[in-house]
Amino acid sequence: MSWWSDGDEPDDDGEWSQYDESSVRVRPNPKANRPRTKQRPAYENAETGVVWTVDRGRYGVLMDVGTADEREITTARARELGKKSVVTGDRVDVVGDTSGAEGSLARIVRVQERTTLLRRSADDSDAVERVIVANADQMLIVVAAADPEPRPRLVDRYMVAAFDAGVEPILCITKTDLADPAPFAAHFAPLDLRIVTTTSTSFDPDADGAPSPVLDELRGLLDGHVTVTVGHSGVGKSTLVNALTGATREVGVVNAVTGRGRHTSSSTVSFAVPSGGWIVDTPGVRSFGLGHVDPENILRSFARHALPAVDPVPGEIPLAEAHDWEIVDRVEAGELGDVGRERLRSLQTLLASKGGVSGRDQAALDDDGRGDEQP
Ligand SMILES: Nc1nc2c(ncn2[C@@H]2O[C@H](COP(=O)(O)OP(=O)(O)OP(=O)(O)O)[C@@H](O)[C@H]2O)c(=O)[nH]1
Ligand SMILES: [Mg+2]
Repeated sequence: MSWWSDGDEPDDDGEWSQYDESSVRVRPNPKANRPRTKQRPAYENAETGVVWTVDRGRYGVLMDVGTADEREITTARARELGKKSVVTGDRVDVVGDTSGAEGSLARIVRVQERTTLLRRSADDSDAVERVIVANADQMLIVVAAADPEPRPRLVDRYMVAAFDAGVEPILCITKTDLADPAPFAAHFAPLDLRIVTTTSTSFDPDADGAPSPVLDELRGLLDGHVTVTVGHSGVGKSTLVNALTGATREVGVVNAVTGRGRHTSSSTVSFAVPSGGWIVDTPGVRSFGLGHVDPENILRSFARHALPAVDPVPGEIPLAEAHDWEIVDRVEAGELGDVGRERLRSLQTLLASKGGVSGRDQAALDDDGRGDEQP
């Protein structure tokens, strides 16, 4: 008997986020004339596991995490999940053969409530979201000091997405052997943002075999957390994950001419950090759209993470009053320096790209109408 004979046909849903189960090809139904029951079994005996990877309709689930019985099993989604997405980091209830034996396939029957959900959209005007990871509580924003060139406004975007998802951002600047990270770090130095820098030798043990201080620092930051890496292709996300966890994710070379990575990692995979915590390696993306984010949340996010020394506290700035925000006067008075000026401009650009402010508000927010870099 084949494994889908109970009606749970596997989904070929590498693009699961846009997946609509009702639109898939229809198989001839051998039980055609029998009415389908709306009553679903409660699956009281289901076991709970954590999705650590998603690959073309198959979900790798870790069962009995942290016990002697910890094992990886392969699962497919059960039909009763409907359109509900299952993503890396999800806690799921599983039935069927959960032994993890070769060739076994269990079924995910429920997705437990998520504590956080990190999402992006294709572009700012597109509200269709792509879910990246569930239940992460930290975001490691990885940028390279060079190759590829770092972009401050992409970091701003990540900070907004992190704020919107309820995830704490940390900035990691890699490849400091190739360029001085100070000019880039200066964009964020006055902010409430932890910054870590690494070089190509950061992960080599010293002459006595002791781990480097940077590795220790990162491990300390990850301990007790689920941390999702984000960043352009080629910035060194998988390199970091491998060094921290002993994983063997493939790493790619950066094109010497374009300075672009080759999109080496194509899946989102979660790894346990032996010293504590979990880190999620993600594929590099070219853009990080915020079409799904409420413009008021963009404001709050800047007040919380992206602008220096902001008052009033986040959550108290109605969008309609953004043009009256005291930060605008303070920036104009030069009080918050170049960093404040650049961050405010970045905020204005984001709000404008969302079409989230009226022309009047935007005119009031605009200070010099300068061209904007692409993220
Ligand atoms: N010089 C230098 N190269 C580094 C450093 N960290 C990573 N690299 C190199 O950068 C290249 C890309 O690294 P990856 O780890 O594959 O980058 P990634 O962010 O995972 O890229 P995608 O999977 O494509 O998103 C590899 O050739 C790494 O060896 C560093 O600190 N210094
Ligand atoms: Mg990678």
